[in-house]
Amino acid sequence: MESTRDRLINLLAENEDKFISGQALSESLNISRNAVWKHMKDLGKDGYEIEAKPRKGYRIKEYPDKLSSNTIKWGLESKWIAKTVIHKHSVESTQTIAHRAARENAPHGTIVVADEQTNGRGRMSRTWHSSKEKGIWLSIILRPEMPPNHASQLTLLTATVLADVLNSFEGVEPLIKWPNDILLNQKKTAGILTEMQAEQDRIQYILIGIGLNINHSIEDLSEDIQMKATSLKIETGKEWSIKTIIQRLLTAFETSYDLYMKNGFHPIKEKWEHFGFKIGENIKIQTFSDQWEGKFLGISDEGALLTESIEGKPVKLYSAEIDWF
Ligand code: BT5
Repeated sequence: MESTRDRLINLLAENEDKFISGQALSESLNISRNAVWKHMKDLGKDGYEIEAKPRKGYRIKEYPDKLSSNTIKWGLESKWIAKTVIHKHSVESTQTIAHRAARENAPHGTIVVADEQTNGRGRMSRTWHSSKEKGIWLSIILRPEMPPNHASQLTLLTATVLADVLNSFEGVEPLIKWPNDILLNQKKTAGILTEMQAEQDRIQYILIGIGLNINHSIEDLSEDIQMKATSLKIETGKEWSIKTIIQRLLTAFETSYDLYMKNGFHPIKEKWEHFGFKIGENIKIQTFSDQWEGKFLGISDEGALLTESIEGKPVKLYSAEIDWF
C-alpha cells in the first residue's frame, strides 16, 4: 500500500507546473490541512524543494538526490522502462527481489534498486561488493520475445550501454572486458549479471543485474578488490549524482533495447568491439574444462567469443573467462 507521503508526492508530481491548494491536498489525501503542512515540512527536510504561496498552495520544484521510487521517476522520460520502480534501502541482492517480483507478474521494464546490498552476487556465486549509497545496485526485469539462447546478447548490449553512458562523461574512457566487465584505466568499475527463467523455447523473464561503482574512495573498496577495482570518483576526482546516472542508464538502455529488437544484434556487436579490450591481442582463455592461450579476434554475429588458437585454428566460445599477461 502506498503511504500518504508517497501519495502526496505523486499528487505534487502530477501537478508539477501548477500550484495545488492545501485544501485540495487535504481532501484528496483525507488528512487535515495541518497534516499536509507537516508533510511539506518533512519533505523539505529530506531535500525536496517545495514552493508554497499564500492562497495558491504548493508546487514541487526539485527532487532530492536521494534514491526513491519517486526521485528516480521524476524527470525520467521513458516509454516502458522504470514505470514500476521498487526501491529498497538495504537488501541481500536486488536480483533476489527482482526474481520474486517477476514471479509475481511484475511488468516488462520493472526495476529494482537498492542503496546497499548485503549479499550482492556476481556470476558463479561470486561476491559483488555493494557499499551503501556508493554505487548503482540495480536489476531490470525484461520479458523479451526471443529465443532463450539469445539471452547472452542482452549482457553484451548492457555492457555497451554502460560504456556509452560512461564515455559521455568528460575524461572518462571505458573499455569492456569480455564478457561483462567495464574497465576504467584497466580496473573494474562495473559488472553485469544476467539471469533467466525460461521454458524450452520461451523466456518467462530475464533479469539484468547491473553493479556500478560511483562514489567510492579507495578505502570504500573492500580489500580483496582494491588492486583491481575502481570507481568513477577515484578516476575523476569528483562525486557524481547516482540518481542522474541511473536515469541516464535507463533511457540509454531502453533506446538500445528497442533498436536491438528492431534491427538485431549487428549494431551491438560493432559497438561492443569498438569498446572491446585486448581485441587483436594474445590472451589467456579459461573454460570449464580447459585453459590455453590464443588471439582474441572479437565477437561473432551471435555474440560468442571469437579466438584463434596458437595453431591458427578459429575457436568460438559462449562461456569463458579471459585474462592477459
Ligand atoms: C559480475 O560478476 O561482475 C556481476 C556483478 C553484478 C552485480 C549486480 S548489482 C545488482 C545485481 N544484484 C546482484 O546481487 N548482482 C547484480 P563477475 O564477473 O563474476 O565478477 C565478480 C568479481 O568481481 C568478484 O569475484 C570480485 O573479484 C570482483 N568484484 C566484486 N565486487 C566488486 C566491485 N564492487 N567492483 C569491482 N569488482 C568487484
